[in-house]
Amino acid sequence: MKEQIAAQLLAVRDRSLSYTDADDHLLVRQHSPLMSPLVWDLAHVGNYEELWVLREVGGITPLRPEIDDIYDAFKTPRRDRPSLPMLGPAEARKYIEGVRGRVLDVLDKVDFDDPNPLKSGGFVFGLVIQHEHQHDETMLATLQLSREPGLVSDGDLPAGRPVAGEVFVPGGPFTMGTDVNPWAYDNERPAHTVDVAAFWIDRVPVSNGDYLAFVEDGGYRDPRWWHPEGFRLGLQAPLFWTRDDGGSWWRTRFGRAELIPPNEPVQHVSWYEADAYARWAGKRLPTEAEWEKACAWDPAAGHARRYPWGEEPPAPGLTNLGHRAARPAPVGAYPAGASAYGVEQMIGDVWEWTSSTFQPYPGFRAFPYREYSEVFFGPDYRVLRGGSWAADPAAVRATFRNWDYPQRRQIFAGFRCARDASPGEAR
Ligand code: AVJ
Ligand code: FE
Repeated sequence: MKEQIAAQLLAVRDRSLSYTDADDHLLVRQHSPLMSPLVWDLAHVGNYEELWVLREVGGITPLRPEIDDIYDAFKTPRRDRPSLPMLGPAEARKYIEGVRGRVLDVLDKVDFDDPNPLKSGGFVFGLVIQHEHQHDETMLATLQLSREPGLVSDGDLPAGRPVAGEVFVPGGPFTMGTDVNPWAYDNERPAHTVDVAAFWIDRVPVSNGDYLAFVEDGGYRDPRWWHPEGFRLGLQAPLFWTRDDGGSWWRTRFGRAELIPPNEPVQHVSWYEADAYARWAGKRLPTEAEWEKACAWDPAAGHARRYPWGEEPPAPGLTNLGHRAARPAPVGAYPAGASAYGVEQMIGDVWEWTSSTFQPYPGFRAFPYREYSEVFFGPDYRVLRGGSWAADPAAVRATFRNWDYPQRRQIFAGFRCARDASPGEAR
């Protein structure tokens, strides 16, 4: 287990270093007021590792206490971070490497059977590995916003296949969340029973081609489909989309323009756009509970699966996670990754907006700190599920919860639709 953790620490660090392997001016510049300079994320992941592994678990005195405030996400909002006296790129790399050396010493000595919940099951290492992968995904969103070409690698993905229609999910109780996953975040706990009414859910995410039909139907101009706050934003198409004079639609993906592939799941849409599309289509977004039931519940076994396909770890034939290519796979690319109900691509490809606001589960307890989840609970954020192509398998599972403001579009988010079953449809 310790070897596996060491390997995962190494892998995530390689990933962070590859996203910051760019000229210094691109690392210190703020590419969007929504994002930190890349060099802030880089040092922040090291500082987080220092706080949790070295100080809390290792009892090691602070290496550079004077920089703590700079990398405290709550002290300075993202838009103001360029004015911070951040470590420069070379200094940041040196700092995080110094932290990492000591982290490996702590890993070597720690007892995973210790009752301290940070140590037991290696929780604190899961915490920092997931945290760094989450920031790596954030860095990819920053790189996409930068419109700089040549910084992000692409790759091959399986072909899609035509998949249409919806899947029926019978009503009845299922188990939502987890008590047993040792690396689950506090917001995924505790496991609890939720009874949902029967519903229909799209077999695959909404594709660019599907979404274009909404755009070309004038969907953005028709207030009937929109939450009033979303309509007021005056949007015209997903972020990074443009229409040329001949009527063809293009997107800019990591600094390069390309024709929009119709069979890829749509991404870079806000919750408002997803919500409007669903209403135009005569449907709605799934609730978070519906999404998790369709993804993970195994009705024959009477328990939840870790992934839609079962317990087997994510693999290239099952799902598109871990930045194998810099885009989602086409719809229908992963028949082997289907859930027990036959729903596809719930894990990987794009984060999926749900209709739910971010709320604690009954019996929630903040751990190890309130600022991971608890301070974000309430009506302001909508929940996203399933992970994107840019999320790492270490930070994605059927119970994993992400959240953002409903107007945000820089994340790798799309959606699928659902609708109520009518009373006669129970099966
Ligand atoms: C769970 C993606 C909303 O980026 O704000 C990173 C993850 N928390 N550092 C975020 C996180 C602390 C978080 N999200
Ligand atoms: Fe963070």
